[in-house]
Amino acid sequence: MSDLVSFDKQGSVGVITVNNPPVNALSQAVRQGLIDGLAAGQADPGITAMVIIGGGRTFIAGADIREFGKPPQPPDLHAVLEKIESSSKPVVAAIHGTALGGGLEVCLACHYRVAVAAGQVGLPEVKLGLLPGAGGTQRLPRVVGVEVALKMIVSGDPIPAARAQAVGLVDEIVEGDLRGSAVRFAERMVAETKPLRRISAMDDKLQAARANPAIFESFRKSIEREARGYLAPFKCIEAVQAAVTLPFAEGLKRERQLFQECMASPQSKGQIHAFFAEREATKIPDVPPGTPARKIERAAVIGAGTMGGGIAMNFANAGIPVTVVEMSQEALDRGLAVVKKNYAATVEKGRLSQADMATRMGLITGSLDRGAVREADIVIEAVFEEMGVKKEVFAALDKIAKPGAVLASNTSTLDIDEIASATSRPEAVIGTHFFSPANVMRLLELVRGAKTSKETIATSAELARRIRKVWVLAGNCDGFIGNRMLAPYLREAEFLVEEGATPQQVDTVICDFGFAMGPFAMQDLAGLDVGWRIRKAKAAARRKDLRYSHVGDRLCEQGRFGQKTGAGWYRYETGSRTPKPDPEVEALIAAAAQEGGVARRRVGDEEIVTRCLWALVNEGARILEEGIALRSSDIDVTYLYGYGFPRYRGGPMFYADQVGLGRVHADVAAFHTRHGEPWAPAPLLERLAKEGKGFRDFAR
Ligand code: 3H9
Repeated sequence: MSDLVSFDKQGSVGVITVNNPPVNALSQAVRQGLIDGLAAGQADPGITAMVIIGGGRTFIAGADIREFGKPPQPPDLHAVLEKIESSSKPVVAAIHGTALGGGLEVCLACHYRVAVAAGQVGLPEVKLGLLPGAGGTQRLPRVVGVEVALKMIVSGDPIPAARAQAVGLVDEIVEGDLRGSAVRFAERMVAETKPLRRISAMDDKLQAARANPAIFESFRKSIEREARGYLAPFKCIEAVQAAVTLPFAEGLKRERQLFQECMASPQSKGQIHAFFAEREATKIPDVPPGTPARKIERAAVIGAGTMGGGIAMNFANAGIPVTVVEMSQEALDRGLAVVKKNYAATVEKGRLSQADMATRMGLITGSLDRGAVREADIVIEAVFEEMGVKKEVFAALDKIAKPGAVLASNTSTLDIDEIASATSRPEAVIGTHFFSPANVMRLLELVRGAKTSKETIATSAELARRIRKVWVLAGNCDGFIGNRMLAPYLREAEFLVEEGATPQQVDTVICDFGFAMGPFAMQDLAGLDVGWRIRKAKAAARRKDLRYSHVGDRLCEQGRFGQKTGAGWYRYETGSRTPKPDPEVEALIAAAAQEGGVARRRVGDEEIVTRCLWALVNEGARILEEGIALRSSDIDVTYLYGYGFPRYRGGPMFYADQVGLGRVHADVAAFHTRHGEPWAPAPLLERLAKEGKGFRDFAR
């Protein structure tokens, strides 16, 4: 037996236990161990049935993703599943934790499945740009029917054990000791001489789809919008369709082909990179696991505006009582009413019960007294984005907050050290940059000031985990990681329209690249006035010898602040969020170009992609070299979760690595020659390109 899989006997049942922490992934040694365990069970005449169970906190969570891309090592998973299903003695899967991907495929090859109530099962391969490649697309529809299988496989979302039982995927939910219950279940199957249920031989659940093949086309249509640009969801549908149209063995072959196609595509590489990048981001070299962290039992938020309200909802959703402090009763009432309205909308959609809404609202208390923050373990300031206002708030918090409390600023650009200087405890100050809407967006940028303590970082990281955010740690600079990179990206987008592109052309090209939104529609959604205010504040410091586009300022001077005023880069009909091209904007752009002496020309789509993307990447390279981001994959995580960058491209830095830094650098150097100083290649980009390396190779 391999070290990772053990075999022992409980009465007449052989128990095969996978012990490959943390998630019992199906590495080569595990696959071999399963084959050996099955062989041991088959060979022993005293054994009448077998149970496969996971040691530790979970059943098998899938293939070992770290093996992907390396030369395959036998035995492959198909061989293991073949051995399980063809066993002459019943094999029972005993599920706890998460049986995912290849893990669920192991369960589907077993003759029976039992699970604890808290167990979950799913086929999340699509999230890695893949499809279940070990029979999942062929066996699942045979046991739960095509409709349920399509939903599970194409969404990749796991379902709880009770639902799995309801759809026929789990035979029994057990209480208490899983191993003992699974063994008794197996003994019962033997005692009652139940037939071996081989899913590959089942057919009745496929009949409905055979009679109605249109189901596949309508399913394809139903995901078109959400899955725009992605390859794997459509391949998943094709594979399930093969289960209906082909005999089992042929269907398996088709599944394998489609799996290989997905595996060979750049998309799965991007999505697998995103999976690991998200986990890597939580590893801070000088703040290792075990760093003392303060337990957050109470929180406070200063400011009940859009951000403050959204942040308070995060706490309430995680069961943490939170006090929201405002200056006037009117502002407080307005803020809390918005929170209530947001929850009510979720109840309306059936995603929250009325009782849960009441519990969450009950955890949010409003106050006009700053003294109410006294009990809080963390205070998040979410007031107006202006240094003077923020410093006044922090000076006050310093006097009121209890010793050891974390004092966080929800700023998107301001200097955390300057904010911290308003207090006598800069070690307790950290930036928590939430993205709008804060109750929906997954990203949280934690900003480390020069004096921020390790405990403050560990506490904030633990909080981020509790409120289910994906977080990255950024250094302190203007705009941190995300917004600092956004500035040159938006600059180029504006220059491109001055040079002859239209906002809709730029937005279309960027959307076709895979972004959730183009730069102009995004600005209209966020509101143009905030950027305008910041630009005005910095106007005196702006270098007059560098090109500057006045279009954004002109729009604001006309009161066009975006969707909220019915006009911005586009116009919006009353009550509509659909951007409509506006001839007035075209005229304004043409006038600004003339005034700035910019010759207008036809701008090609390819130029739009490279200028916008490489503007992000060139700034990303500086951010990386300066240590503002710990690793290039942290920049990717920031853009995937905060700025709608297409996941199947892995993030801007990963994408640049895939294209090759030699080519990126050549483009940037050419833009430098043509457009001047803002395009000076980042020294790190230049160096890595020369060395034939990628951002992934850069280590501090
Ligand atoms: C597949 O099965 C293909 C087959 O259909 C066909 C094959 C032919 N492999 O997330 P966590 C690591 S595709 C290797 O922080 P949690 C993870 O990187 C696979 N490593 O814990 C992390 O490492 P580190 C289908 C893996 O409790 C550590 O385990 N399956 C794998 O929050 C802890 O992970 C999936 O897509 C893996 N499969 O969540 C499941 N999984 O400590 C992917 C995890 O060094 N996994 N690691 O940072 C998950 O969704 C979550 O990890 C899980 C646990 C829910 C299981």
